Amino acid sequence: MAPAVVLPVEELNNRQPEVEGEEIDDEGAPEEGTGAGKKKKKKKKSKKKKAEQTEPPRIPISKLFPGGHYPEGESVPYKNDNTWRTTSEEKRHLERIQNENPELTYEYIRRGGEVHRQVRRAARKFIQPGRSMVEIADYIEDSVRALVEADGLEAGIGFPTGLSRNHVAAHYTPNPGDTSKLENGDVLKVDFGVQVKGRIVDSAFTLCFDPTYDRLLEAVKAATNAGIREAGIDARLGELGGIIQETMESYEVEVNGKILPVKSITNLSGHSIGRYSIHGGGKSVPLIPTDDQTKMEEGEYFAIETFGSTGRGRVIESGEVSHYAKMDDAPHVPLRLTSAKSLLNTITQKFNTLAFCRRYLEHEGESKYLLGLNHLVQQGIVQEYPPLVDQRGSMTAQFEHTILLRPTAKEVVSRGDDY
Ligand code: HZT
Ligand code: MN
Ligand code: MN
Repeated sequence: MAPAVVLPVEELNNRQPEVEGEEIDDEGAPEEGTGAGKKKKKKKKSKKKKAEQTEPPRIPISKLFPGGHYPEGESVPYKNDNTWRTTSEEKRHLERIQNENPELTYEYIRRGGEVHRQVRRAARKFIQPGRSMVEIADYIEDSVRALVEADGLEAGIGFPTGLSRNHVAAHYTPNPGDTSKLENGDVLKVDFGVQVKGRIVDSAFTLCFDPTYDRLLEAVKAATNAGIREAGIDARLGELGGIIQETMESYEVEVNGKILPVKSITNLSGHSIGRYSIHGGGKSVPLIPTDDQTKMEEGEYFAIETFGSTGRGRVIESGEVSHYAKMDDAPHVPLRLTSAKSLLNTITQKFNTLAFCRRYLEHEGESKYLLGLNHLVQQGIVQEYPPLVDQRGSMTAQFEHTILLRPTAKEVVSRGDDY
């Protein structure tokens, strides 16, 4: 598909780069030089040409931010007992020396964050009732690959694009051959990931096309933002759940004249994120209060995600599996089944411990992989992540951001002007 239309990229706290080599004055007619005989081009006061992106998005982020510096996410100062961190000479020094180490720089996660913002901006326009689920997934994934300059395990898709609808809260992505289409009454969770050198941006939003569920979306957006606000170094995970549920459940939705309470989905959670490991670190951020006294720590990455429901507020695993990942601690089992052995080689080479789906196996040239894949699951080498569904007829929504607990501030790396 050839890039056709050009769209301006959002102004994000004036963090837009100037496009290399030109500065265009787009405010009225060009002014003449004031000095007599002077040829010098008038330098317009900070009126810089906006960075551009095509539709569909195909211009690599590295071309839009020459020099390898990517916009910071929203920086939020720490609260309460941690306000000192922002100005602490020690913590500022720590960040400076860390920033000189390419392994500890934040440029990788920020590059992923900018890819996420630009891809979702275009995806929002593309996603309309009548589109097939495969078309939508391909649109997002082809855009991520182009913008991040996908290159094996160095950079690429972070995990399968979640396109869960209605009572399905999470972990549905179309499998090959899926012919289903988005419908007007659907409530769609769009959950996609970008990875750069193993640093994964995990961020999600919800769309609906019938305003009936606008309040549900508002409730969940507010709950996620409450979780982000309360997150920080030394924050206790079990306490965050209380704030999230309280925010979520202060909302109601009116459906066909009936008032329904919005419920926090009690058995879903946010999570810490490790390198090449979507739930690495093993910490969970519950959506209800728990007695978990575990604290968030300096340097950690978290996916703060909340789910609200008009149903029971509990999910079960149900339906055909699409999401998989090789276990972080996969056992070394001798495999007798040839198809499993060769599939495991592909998985290790192409994804290692990053999550993948059946479509990605086909993208890598695999076919007739199901027997081998199921064998790897039986052997405890690969984990399945089945769709997570609430009561039939209910509606669920999700909002999610990736945050980074820097020594001096909390950075919401996926924050945009949309959510
Ligand atoms: C698993 C498989 C994937 C992580 C949350 C999530 C989408 O429910 C600890 C807490 C992608 C992600 C995940 F392919 N899951 N975030 N975005 N799904 S989770 C989880 O398994 S593990 C929550
Ligand atoms: Mn997610
Ligand atoms: Mn997540």
